[in-house]
Amino acid sequence: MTSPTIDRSHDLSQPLDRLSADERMKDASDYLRGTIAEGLLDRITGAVPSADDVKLMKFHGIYQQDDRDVRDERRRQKLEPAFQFMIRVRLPGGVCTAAQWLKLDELARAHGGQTLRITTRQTFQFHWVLKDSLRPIIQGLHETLLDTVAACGDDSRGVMCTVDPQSSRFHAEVAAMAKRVSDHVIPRTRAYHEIWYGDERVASSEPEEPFYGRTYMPRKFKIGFALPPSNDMDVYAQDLGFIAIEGPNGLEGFNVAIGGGMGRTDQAPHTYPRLASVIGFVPADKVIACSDAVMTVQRDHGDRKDRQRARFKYTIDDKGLDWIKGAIERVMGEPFAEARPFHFTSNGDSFGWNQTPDGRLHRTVYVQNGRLDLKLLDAFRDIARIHRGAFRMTPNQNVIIAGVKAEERAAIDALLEEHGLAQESASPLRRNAIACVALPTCGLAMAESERYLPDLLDRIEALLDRHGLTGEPITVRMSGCPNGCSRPYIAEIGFTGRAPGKYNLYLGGGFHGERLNRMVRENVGEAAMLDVLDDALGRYAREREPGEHFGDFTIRAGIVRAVTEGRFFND
Ligand code: SRM
Ligand code: SF4
Repeated sequence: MTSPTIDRSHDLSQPLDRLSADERMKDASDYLRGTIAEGLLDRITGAVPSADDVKLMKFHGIYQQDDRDVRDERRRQKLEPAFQFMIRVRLPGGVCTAAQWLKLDELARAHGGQTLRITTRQTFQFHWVLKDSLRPIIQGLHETLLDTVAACGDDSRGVMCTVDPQSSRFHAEVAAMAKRVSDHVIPRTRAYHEIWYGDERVASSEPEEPFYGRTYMPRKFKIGFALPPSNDMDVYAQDLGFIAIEGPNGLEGFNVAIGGGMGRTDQAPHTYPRLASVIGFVPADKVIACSDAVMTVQRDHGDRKDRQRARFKYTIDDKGLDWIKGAIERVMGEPFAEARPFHFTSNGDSFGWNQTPDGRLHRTVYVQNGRLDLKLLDAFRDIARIHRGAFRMTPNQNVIIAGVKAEERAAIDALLEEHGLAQESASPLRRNAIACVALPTCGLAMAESERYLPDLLDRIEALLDRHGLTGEPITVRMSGCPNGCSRPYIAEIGFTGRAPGKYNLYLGGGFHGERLNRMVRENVGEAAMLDVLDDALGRYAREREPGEHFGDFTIRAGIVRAVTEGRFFND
C-alpha cells in the first residue's frame, strides 16, 4: 500500500512489552524474514524448527501441518509427526488463466499429493507438500505470475469478488477493482522474493513497509466485492465489504460494509460471529482511499494485547460503530454518502451454461467441497489445454469455465462428457453446500468436515424426499471447529465440530447470507441432529408459506429466535 506513507515501526500506541507475544515476534522478524531461509536447510526434521518462523511463514501463504490420521501411530513409534505444508495461492476474485491452471495442476501432481483444494475464498491450496518442495512450488507459480504473498497472516488476505456469470461489463469493472485493491494492499517487504526466489537483499532508504510497519495488522483482514443480486461471496462475513451499485452508465460506486467475521470459540462468550454493518456509499474512484482508511483505523485501534479479540468486528463493538465510522471518515478526508438501495437474492452458484450480454458462455462445474481429486484434475487439465478464456473459482468451491466463445462450446461439452461431468447429478442442496477442510490436515479441527458432509447430505436428502421437499434449495455448511471457515453461521443449516462425531447444530440463517443463525443443539451426534432436522423439515413441508425459505420459516415458526441481540444460543 502506498498511503498513508508512515513507517509505524515506533508508532504503536503502547510499548511492545505490553502487547501479545505475536506482536513482539512480528516486530523482531525483520519484515517477515525471521530465520525461515535457515530453517528450510535443516535436514534433521521435516518441520521448520523455529516456532516463530512457523508463524511468519503464514504471511508467505504457508502453513506447517502434520497428517493427523497417523499422528498417534507415529507417536507410538516415537517418530516425529508426519510434517507437511499447506500452501495457499493469492488469487484476487478467484480468476486464473488456462496457463495458470495447467501450472497449478503440474505442481499439484509433482509435489502436492495429486490434489488441489478450492477454498471458500476462491483460491487454491496445495496440501501434503514436503519442506523440500516449498521452493519448487513457489518458483513454479512465479513462472505464471502467481504467488502466495499474504494469503495468510496478519495482513489483508485474498480479495474476493462475485463470479456472477449473469453479467459481463459490470462484472469486469468490479473484478478489475478487486484486483486493484488486492495489488494495493499487498505487503511490500522483499522478504518473499529473497527467501523463495533467491533474490539478493538490496539496501534502501525507503521504508520497507510504508503502510503495515513492523507489526502489520493486529489480525487477519478480509476484503470482498459483491455484485447484487448475487451475494455468493458473503459480503456480510468480510471485515470490509464493497457492494457494487450500478447506475444507468455502469458502475457508480459501492456501499461499504464493515466488521463482518465468523470465528468464535466454544465456551468463550466474548467471541462471536458478527454480520458486517453497512455504513455508507463511496464513488468508484474512492475505493482505494476507503480501503486505506478502514485498514488504518483497524491497524491503529485493533486489540494488539488479546489475539482472540483482535479482529475488526471487536474493535467496532468496543469503540462503537459511529466512532469507527467517524474515524474512517477523518482518515479518508470526507464523509460517506448515504448507502444506496440494493437487493440480494441468493448466495449460491448458478449451474449449467449461462450466456452474458457480450455473447460469451460460462459453464459452472460442481466440485464436491472444492476437492479436486485426480479424476477432476484430469478433466480440468484436458479442458485447460483447449480453453481460451479464464477459470473462476466460486466462493461455494465450484469452478466456472468462463468466457467460452459459442464456437468453442462443443469441444468443452465433449470433454465434460468424456470425463463424466456433462450431467450435473448433484442436488440443489449439495451444489451449494460448503465444508471446510478439517481433518486430516487442519491442526485446529475437532471433528470431520470435508470427509463427512457428503454422507450426512445423503441422509438429509432422504429426509427432504420423505417430506416431499426434493430439490428444495437450502444452504448447508459444515466446519470442523467453531472458527467457521465454511461461514456456517450464516447458513440455513450450520454444523460446527466439537469432538469426533459431535457437532453444534445451528438453524435460521438467511438464504442469501443476511442473517446469523442460532444454535439449537450443542455437542450432539448424527442421530440427534437428524432428529431435529426431521422435525423442522416436516413442519416446513406442511406449514410454509409460498416462496418462504427454510431459514425464514424456522424463525417464523418459533423453532429458533431471530438474532436481534449479541447472544445466539437458543435458550
Ligand atoms: Fe480459515 C484458520 C482453512 C476460510 C476463519 N483456516 C484456518 C487454518 C489455516 C487452520 C490454522 O490456523 O491452523 C485452516 C487450514 C486448514 C487446511 O488444512 O487447509 C483454515 N479457512 C480455511 C479454508 C481453506 C477453508 C476451506 O475449506 O476452504 C479457507 C481458506 C480461505 C482462503 O482462501 O483464504 C478458510 N477461514 C475462512 C473463512 C471464510 C471466509 O473468510 O470467507 C473464515 C471465517 C471468516 C472470518 O475470518 O471470520 C475463516 N480460519 C478462520 C479462523 C477464525 C478467525 C477468527 O477471527 O476467529 C481461523 C483460526 C485463526 O485464525 O486463529 C482459521
Ligand atoms: Fe480447520 Fe476449523 Fe477452519 Fe475447518 S473451520 S478448516 S476445522 S480451522
